[in-house]
Amino acid sequence: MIQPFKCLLFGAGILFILLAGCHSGPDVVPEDQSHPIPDTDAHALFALLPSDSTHITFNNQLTEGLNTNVLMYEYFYNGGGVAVGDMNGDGLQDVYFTGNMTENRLYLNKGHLQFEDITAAAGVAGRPGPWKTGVAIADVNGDGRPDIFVCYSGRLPGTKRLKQLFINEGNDTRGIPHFSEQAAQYGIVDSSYTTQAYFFDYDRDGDLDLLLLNHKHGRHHETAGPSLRCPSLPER
Ligand SMILES: [Ca+2]
Ligand SMILES: [Ca+2]
Ligand SMILES: [Ca+2]
Repeated sequence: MIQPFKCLLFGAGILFILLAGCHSGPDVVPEDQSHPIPDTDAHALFALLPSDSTHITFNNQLTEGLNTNVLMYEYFYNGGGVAVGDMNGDGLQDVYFTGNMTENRLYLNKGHLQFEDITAAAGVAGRPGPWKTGVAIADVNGDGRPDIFVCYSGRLPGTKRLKQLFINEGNDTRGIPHFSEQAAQYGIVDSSYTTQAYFFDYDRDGDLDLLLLNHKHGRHHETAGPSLRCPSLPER
Protein backbone atom coordinates (compact mmCIF):
# COMPACT_ATOMS: atom_id res chain seq x y z
CA MET A 1 0.00 0.00 0.00
CA ILE A 2 2.95 2.30 0.64
CA GLN A 3 4.59 1.89 -2.80
CA PRO A 4 1.66 3.37 -4.83
CA PHE A 5 1.48 6.33 -2.46
CA LYS A 6 5.20 7.04 -3.04
CA CYS A 7 4.67 6.86 -6.77
CA LEU A 8 1.79 9.31 -6.51
CA LEU A 9 3.94 11.77 -4.56
CA PHE A 10 6.80 11.38 -7.05
CA GLY A 11 4.48 12.04 -9.98
CA ALA A 12 2.99 15.11 -8.29
CA GLY A 13 6.52 16.42 -7.71
CA ILE A 14 7.47 16.01 -11.38
CA LEU A 15 4.25 17.74 -12.45
CA PHE A 16 4.98 20.66 -10.11
CA ILE A 17 8.51 21.05 -11.52
CA LEU A 18 7.21 21.03 -15.10
CA LEU A 19 4.53 23.59 -14.35
CA ALA A 20 7.02 25.79 -12.52
CA GLY A 21 9.36 25.63 -15.51
CA CYS A 22 6.62 26.71 -17.88
CA HIS A 23 5.58 29.86 -16.15
CA SER A 24 6.74 33.21 -17.54
CA GLY A 25 9.30 34.64 -15.17
CA PRO A 26 10.44 38.22 -14.98
CA ASP A 27 13.39 37.53 -17.33
CA VAL A 28 11.03 36.73 -20.21
CA VAL A 29 10.33 39.90 -22.18
CA PRO A 30 7.42 39.89 -24.61
CA GLU A 31 8.57 40.36 -28.17
CA ASP A 32 6.61 43.57 -28.64
CA GLN A 33 8.46 45.12 -25.67
CA SER A 34 11.95 43.94 -26.60
CA HIS A 35 11.62 45.37 -30.15
CA PRO A 36 9.13 48.21 -29.84
CA ILE A 37 7.71 49.51 -33.07
CA PRO A 38 8.28 53.27 -33.42
CA ASP A 39 5.18 55.38 -33.20
CA THR A 40 6.21 57.28 -36.30
CA ASP A 41 8.26 56.59 -39.44
CA ALA A 42 10.98 58.97 -38.24
CA HIS A 43 13.38 56.06 -37.69
CA ALA A 44 12.45 54.06 -40.76
CA LEU A 45 15.27 53.31 -43.17
CA PHE A 46 12.97 53.26 -46.17
CA ALA A 47 9.97 55.25 -47.31
CA LEU A 48 7.29 53.77 -49.53
CA LEU A 49 6.67 56.06 -52.48
CA PRO A 50 3.24 55.97 -54.11
CA SER A 51 2.98 55.07 -57.77
CA ASP A 52 1.30 58.39 -58.57
CA SER A 53 4.58 59.98 -57.48
CA THR A 54 7.07 57.64 -59.16
CA HIS A 55 4.81 56.85 -62.15
CA ILE A 56 5.79 53.20 -61.80
CA THR A 57 2.38 51.60 -62.22
CA PHE A 58 3.52 48.08 -63.10
CA ASN A 59 1.39 45.42 -61.40
CA ASN A 60 2.12 41.72 -61.70
CA GLN A 61 -1.60 40.97 -61.79
CA LEU A 62 -2.54 37.28 -61.72
CA THR A 63 -5.90 36.45 -63.25
CA GLU A 64 -7.27 33.19 -61.87
CA GLY A 65 -9.62 31.02 -63.91
CA LEU A 66 -10.61 27.42 -64.53
CA ASN A 67 -7.27 26.67 -66.16
CA THR A 68 -5.23 29.36 -64.51
CA ASN A 69 -4.97 28.58 -60.83
CA VAL A 70 -2.56 26.91 -58.44
CA LEU A 71 -4.46 23.60 -58.64
CA MET A 72 -3.95 23.36 -62.40
CA TYR A 73 -0.44 24.80 -62.30
CA GLU A 74 1.46 24.43 -59.07
CA TYR A 75 3.85 27.23 -59.98
CA PHE A 76 1.04 29.71 -60.54
CA TYR A 77 2.47 32.11 -58.00
CA ASN A 78 6.06 31.75 -59.21
CA GLY A 79 7.50 34.29 -61.54
CA GLY A 80 7.65 37.94 -62.14
CA GLY A 81 11.04 39.53 -61.91
CA VAL A 82 12.79 42.85 -61.63
CA ALA A 83 16.21 44.04 -62.76
CA VAL A 84 17.95 47.39 -62.48
CA GLY A 85 20.47 48.95 -64.84
CA ASP A 86 21.39 52.21 -66.50
CA MET A 87 19.98 51.39 -69.88
CA ASN A 88 20.59 54.78 -71.53
CA GLY A 89 23.91 55.61 -69.83
CA ASP A 90 22.77 58.83 -68.15
CA GLY A 91 23.99 57.77 -64.71
CA LEU A 92 20.49 57.01 -63.41
CA GLN A 93 19.35 53.47 -62.71
CA ASP A 94 16.38 52.31 -64.77
CA VAL A 95 14.01 49.47 -63.85
CA TYR A 96 12.66 46.54 -65.87
CA PHE A 97 9.77 44.37 -64.63
CA THR A 98 8.47 41.06 -65.97
CA GLY A 99 4.84 40.08 -65.48
CA ASN A 100 3.67 36.47 -65.26
CA MET A 101 0.51 37.17 -67.26
CA THR A 102 0.88 40.89 -67.85
CA GLU A 103 3.17 42.86 -70.12
CA ASN A 104 6.73 43.58 -69.14
CA ARG A 105 7.67 47.18 -68.46
CA LEU A 106 10.83 49.26 -68.73
CA TYR A 107 10.84 52.47 -66.72
CA LEU A 108 13.41 55.14 -67.52
CA ASN A 109 14.73 57.02 -64.50
CA LYS A 110 14.15 60.74 -65.09
CA GLY A 111 15.74 61.79 -61.80
CA HIS A 112 14.21 62.83 -58.48
CA LEU A 113 12.59 59.37 -58.25
CA GLN A 114 10.44 60.05 -61.28
CA PHE A 115 10.16 57.38 -63.95
CA GLU A 116 8.76 57.13 -67.47
CA ASP A 117 7.36 53.99 -69.10
CA ILE A 118 9.38 53.59 -72.33
CA THR A 119 8.54 49.92 -72.97
CA ALA A 120 6.98 50.45 -76.39
CA ALA A 121 9.52 52.98 -77.63
CA ALA A 122 12.42 50.81 -76.46
CA GLY A 123 10.96 47.65 -77.99
CA VAL A 124 11.27 45.47 -74.89
CA ALA A 125 7.68 44.43 -74.20
CA GLY A 126 8.55 40.81 -74.83
CA ARG A 127 6.19 38.06 -75.86
CA PRO A 128 2.56 38.69 -74.87
CA GLY A 129 0.82 36.27 -72.54
CA PRO A 130 2.23 33.91 -69.92
CA TRP A 131 4.60 32.92 -68.42
CA LYS A 132 7.44 35.34 -67.84
CA THR A 133 9.69 34.61 -64.87
CA GLY A 134 13.05 36.16 -64.03
CA VAL A 135 14.95 38.87 -65.85
CA ALA A 136 18.68 39.61 -65.97
CA ILE A 137 20.44 42.76 -67.10
CA ALA A 138 24.01 42.33 -68.29
CA ASP A 139 26.23 43.64 -71.05
CA VAL A 140 26.04 40.34 -72.90
CA ASN A 141 27.96 41.45 -75.99
CA GLY A 142 30.44 43.65 -74.16
CA ASP A 143 29.71 46.82 -76.10
CA GLY A 144 29.31 48.91 -72.96
CA ARG A 145 25.52 49.01 -73.14
CA PRO A 146 23.45 46.80 -70.79
CA ASP A 147 21.19 44.22 -72.43
CA ILE A 148 18.07 42.46 -71.12
CA PHE A 149 17.43 38.70 -70.90
CA VAL A 150 13.88 37.57 -70.11
CA CYS A 151 13.10 34.05 -68.84
CA TYR A 152 9.93 32.04 -69.49
CA SER A 153 8.39 28.97 -67.96
CA GLY A 154 4.93 27.42 -67.62
CA ARG A 155 2.90 24.51 -68.87
CA LEU A 156 2.85 25.84 -72.41
CA PRO A 157 4.07 24.86 -75.87
CA GLY A 158 7.84 25.09 -75.97
CA THR A 159 7.73 27.97 -78.42
CA LYS A 160 6.10 30.09 -75.73
CA ARG A 161 8.91 29.38 -73.29
CA LEU A 162 11.71 30.56 -75.58
CA LYS A 163 13.83 33.01 -73.69
CA GLN A 164 14.38 36.46 -75.17
CA LEU A 165 17.59 38.48 -75.38
CA PHE A 166 17.11 42.19 -76.02
CA ILE A 167 20.34 43.73 -77.28
CA ASN A 168 20.77 47.42 -76.50
CA GLU A 169 21.37 49.30 -79.74
CA GLY A 170 21.88 52.71 -78.19
CA ASN A 171 19.85 55.84 -77.63
CA ASP A 172 17.75 57.84 -80.01
CA THR A 173 17.84 61.64 -80.09
CA ARG A 174 15.52 61.76 -77.07
CA GLY A 175 17.87 59.64 -74.96
CA ILE A 176 15.63 56.59 -75.13
CA PRO A 177 17.48 53.29 -75.63
CA HIS A 178 16.32 50.95 -78.39
CA PHE A 179 16.60 47.17 -78.35
CA SER A 180 16.27 44.26 -80.76
CA GLU A 181 15.56 40.64 -79.82
CA GLN A 182 18.56 38.47 -80.79
CA ALA A 183 18.42 35.24 -78.77
CA ALA A 184 18.71 33.17 -81.95
CA GLN A 185 21.70 35.15 -83.23
CA TYR A 186 23.47 34.59 -79.91
CA GLY A 187 22.76 30.86 -79.84
CA ILE A 188 20.61 30.89 -76.73
CA VAL A 189 17.22 29.81 -78.07
CA ASP A 190 16.00 27.70 -75.19
CA SER A 191 12.57 26.37 -74.19
CA SER A 192 13.39 24.88 -70.80
CA TYR A 193 11.36 25.79 -67.70
CA THR A 194 13.50 28.63 -66.42
CA THR A 195 13.14 30.57 -63.21
CA GLN A 196 16.16 32.86 -63.52
CA ALA A 197 19.26 33.47 -65.61
CA TYR A 198 22.75 34.51 -64.53
CA PHE A 199 25.52 35.84 -66.74
CA PHE A 200 29.12 35.34 -65.70
CA ASP A 201 32.44 34.45 -67.35
CA TYR A 202 32.53 30.72 -66.59
CA ASP A 203 35.49 29.83 -68.82
CA ARG A 204 37.36 33.11 -68.25
CA ASP A 205 37.72 33.91 -71.91
CA GLY A 206 36.47 37.46 -71.51
CA ASP A 207 32.91 36.79 -72.72
CA LEU A 208 29.90 36.37 -70.49
CA ASP A 209 28.39 32.89 -70.30
CA LEU A 210 24.84 32.05 -69.26
CA LEU A 211 23.57 29.89 -66.41
CA LEU A 212 19.87 29.05 -66.51
CA LEU A 213 18.18 28.03 -63.29
CA ASN A 214 15.59 25.49 -64.50
CA HIS A 215 13.11 23.23 -62.82
CA LYS A 216 11.66 19.90 -63.82
CA HIS A 217 8.06 19.90 -64.88
CA GLY A 218 5.76 17.24 -63.46
CA ARG A 219 4.77 15.75 -66.78
CA HIS A 220 7.70 16.82 -68.89
CA HIS A 221 11.21 15.70 -68.09
CA GLU A 222 13.03 17.37 -70.93
CA THR A 223 14.94 19.55 -68.51
CA ALA A 224 16.12 19.10 -64.97
CA GLY A 225 18.41 21.34 -63.00
CA PRO A 226 20.51 24.22 -64.25
CA SER A 227 22.04 24.37 -67.68
CA LEU A 228 25.08 26.32 -68.78
CA ARG A 229 25.40 27.98 -72.15
CA CYS A 230 28.57 29.44 -73.59
CA PRO A 231 27.16 31.31 -76.57
CA SER A 232 29.20 32.07 -79.64
CA LEU A 233 28.98 35.81 -79.74
CA PRO A 234 28.69 37.69 -83.03
CA GLU A 235 31.58 39.81 -84.17
CA ARG A 236 31.78 43.05 -82.24
CA1 LIG B 1 19.38 55.63 -67.05
CA1 LIG C 1 25.42 45.28 -74.69
CA1 LIG D 1 33.14 33.16 -71.12
